[in-house]
Amino acid sequence: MRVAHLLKKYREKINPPYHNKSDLIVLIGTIFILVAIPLTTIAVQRSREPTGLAVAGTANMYLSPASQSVNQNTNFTVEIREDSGSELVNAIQANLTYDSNKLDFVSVTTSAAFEIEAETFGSGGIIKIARGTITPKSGDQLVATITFNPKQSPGATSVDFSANSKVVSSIDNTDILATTSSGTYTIVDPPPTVSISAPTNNSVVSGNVTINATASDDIGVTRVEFKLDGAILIGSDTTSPYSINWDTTTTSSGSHSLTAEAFDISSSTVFTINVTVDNEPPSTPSGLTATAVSSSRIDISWNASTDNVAVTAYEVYRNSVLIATIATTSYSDIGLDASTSYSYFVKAKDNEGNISPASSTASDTTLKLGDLNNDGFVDVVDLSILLSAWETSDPTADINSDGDVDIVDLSIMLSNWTF
Ligand SMILES: [Ca+2]
Ligand SMILES: [Ca+2]
Ligand SMILES: [Ca+2]
Ligand SMILES: [Ca+2]
Repeated sequence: MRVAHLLKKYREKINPPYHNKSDLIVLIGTIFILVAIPLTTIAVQRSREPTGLAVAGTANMYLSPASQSVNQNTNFTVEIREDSGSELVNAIQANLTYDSNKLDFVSVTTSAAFEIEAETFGSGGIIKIARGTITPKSGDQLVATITFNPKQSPGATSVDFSANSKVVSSIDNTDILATTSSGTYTIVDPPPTVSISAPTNNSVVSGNVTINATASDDIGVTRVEFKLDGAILIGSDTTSPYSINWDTTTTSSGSHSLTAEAFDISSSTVFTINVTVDNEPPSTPSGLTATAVSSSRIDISWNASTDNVAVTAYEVYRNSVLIATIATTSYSDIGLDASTSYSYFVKAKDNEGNISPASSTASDTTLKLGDLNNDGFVDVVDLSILLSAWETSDPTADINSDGDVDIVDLSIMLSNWTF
């Protein structure tokens, strides 16, 4: 009411022009009142507002992932995140410490949520990241992503929040950071890889054998050990190609395991194969017989030998000279001279070349030419036998051993006729 009255008086006074000094005073006073009243109202209203209490929330700052296994010398990343719930924030200060004996700081990558970079520092065990945004954010937000490189120092190490980390409310610029969660990272030294390239798994070996292994590691293979049956050290090699000689004759024949164990500075890896050692020859062939079949052929036969693995062949000797290597237990020796004595023995072999002792010797004498019944005479009895076998392949009547009993055999018989 006072204002309206003054305005009315003002209009009466100044409707124009000013007549005296008192009119100007009224005018100035009126303007002062017009300005002072709203300002006073605003001031009173402001004095009644609760300061600071508009920001009741709290924020959490944490690392993600909170834990993980990481390979030495292989970069890994950790996210710095904050969660302010429903509160709007516009600035983040994340201060971290890490063990510089375990981790190397590599880099920080930006966050879309806090696009303004105020500070980025990482070195010597300390990381300081300060970021802001002109568009305040609530809820869970990525602040920055840190890349570390683990050193060759296996074991667990932590990355911790340190003093003066802050999450700043955009409403009244106060720090609402309440809790922080650190991260724990386990540095792993990847073990070597190893395999045996020779001999092959489940093979049969004998004599001197070369064992070859291939091995590799992220840092380096320090050695490869070769063991028999998981316990007996055969040998060790520190340089690639990893290889040793193994004298199998010092080992019992039969089934064995062979392992190659590759070591790096902190662990090892084993690769195993199975082999059969065979330094055992087959048993001595027994029961050898030699039988003259004709004037040019003697048949021999014997009993089969046995072996710890397998008999693969027999060697046939005539008069101590090797004449055949065969897989069967009988042999026909042809092309011999008539009326001549021959002696035989055989030996058995396995696949590894182990050879049995010689069998006992068996001998016989080829028949006289044309004496088919072996009675010492070439006469009508032999002629009868030959004619009975005419145009057959009967070995006894086939005097020249050409596969046919024919006129040529008859001619030979007549030439040797006993008178
Ligand atoms: Ca390694
Ligand atoms: Ca054998
Ligand atoms: Ca006769
Ligand atoms: Ca003939």
